Amino acid sequence: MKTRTNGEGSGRAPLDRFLLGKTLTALANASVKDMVQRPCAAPPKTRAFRIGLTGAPGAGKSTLCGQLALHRLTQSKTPLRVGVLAVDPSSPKSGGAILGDRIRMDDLPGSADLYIRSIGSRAATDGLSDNLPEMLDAMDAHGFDELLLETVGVGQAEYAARAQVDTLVLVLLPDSGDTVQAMKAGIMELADIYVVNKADLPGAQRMVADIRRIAAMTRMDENEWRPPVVLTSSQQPGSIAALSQEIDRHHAWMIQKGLQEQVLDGRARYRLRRLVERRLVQTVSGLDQSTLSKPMPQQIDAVLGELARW
Ligand SMILES: Nc1nc2c(ncn2[C@@H]2O[C@H](COP(=O)(O)OP(=O)(O)OP(=O)(O)O)[C@@H](O)[C@H]2O)c(=O)[nH]1
Ligand SMILES: [Mg+2]
Repeated sequence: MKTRTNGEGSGRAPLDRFLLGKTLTALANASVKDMVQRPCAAPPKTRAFRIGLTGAPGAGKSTLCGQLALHRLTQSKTPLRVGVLAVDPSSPKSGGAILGDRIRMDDLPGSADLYIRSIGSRAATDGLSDNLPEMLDAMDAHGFDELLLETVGVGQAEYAARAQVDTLVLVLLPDSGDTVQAMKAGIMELADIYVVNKADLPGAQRMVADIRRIAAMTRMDENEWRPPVVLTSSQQPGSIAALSQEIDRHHAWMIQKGLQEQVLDGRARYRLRRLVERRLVQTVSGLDQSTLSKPMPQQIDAVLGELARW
């Protein structure tokens, strides 16, 4: 994969790929203790607009992510810096190769800045990688305009991804039973945009109609965002453009409603909760029989005492 290091013309420092790569690797390997004890970083000067793509394994998220990143880079009137972070449960060591292979770097204009990285989900139970919030923040510090986050939907992942991004796209497959599953899990309500991908396969149009029908039955306030349903296919460039437009529309709506503060709040809460949860799991796993045989209030006291000792 060719790399480009530039950013000229955008009035910002060139992207330091080496430093960013090193930072992301360190964060991926950092323990709860490392995270708690690391010095508090100054808030980044700029924050990237974050787009999340989530959905079942094999739904075509990586392909879509790559095409979307390319589309947004090439169609932008001003030079953009776009980062793609893919949480890949199957290949923690792929280092971006899998996703990178899908993007033809030669299609990029000279002014484009694209950074792609895959990370493993390791022990994280929510389908995201441990320390993902901090990794995304680290990318903010490198001056990205947009970040695309790919996560495999495993139930919890959608909830976790929701907190990390501004616009969440749920990628569904035609005729897969995904709609029913997603509705059962309450995931449909979490997404800002529904995508029925692989539009070239049979059943796609019917699925779009089904989702639209269900969505139309949902009572919504006039002020609320009504998630659109977009039909996409890697073989139809126009469909990628249509998705990109809906993403822009949602972004504009968020700004108009002044929701950014709320989003940042949610992110801060999620980050804290994840750290405490991880520490809690470690603490409870480390308790011995002498504590576990005590009355419950004493067991809880023991855990809280341990938690307070970072
Ligand atoms: N027919 C068709 N196949 C597609 C389309 N997009 C992707 N695929 C194929 O679907 C398969 C899975 O694509 P990926 O992009 O890896 O899907 P994914 O959701 O990222 O997969 P995981 O990350 O493993 O969950 C690949 O063989 C792609 O070539 C499409 O629009 N139409
Ligand atoms: Mg993928």
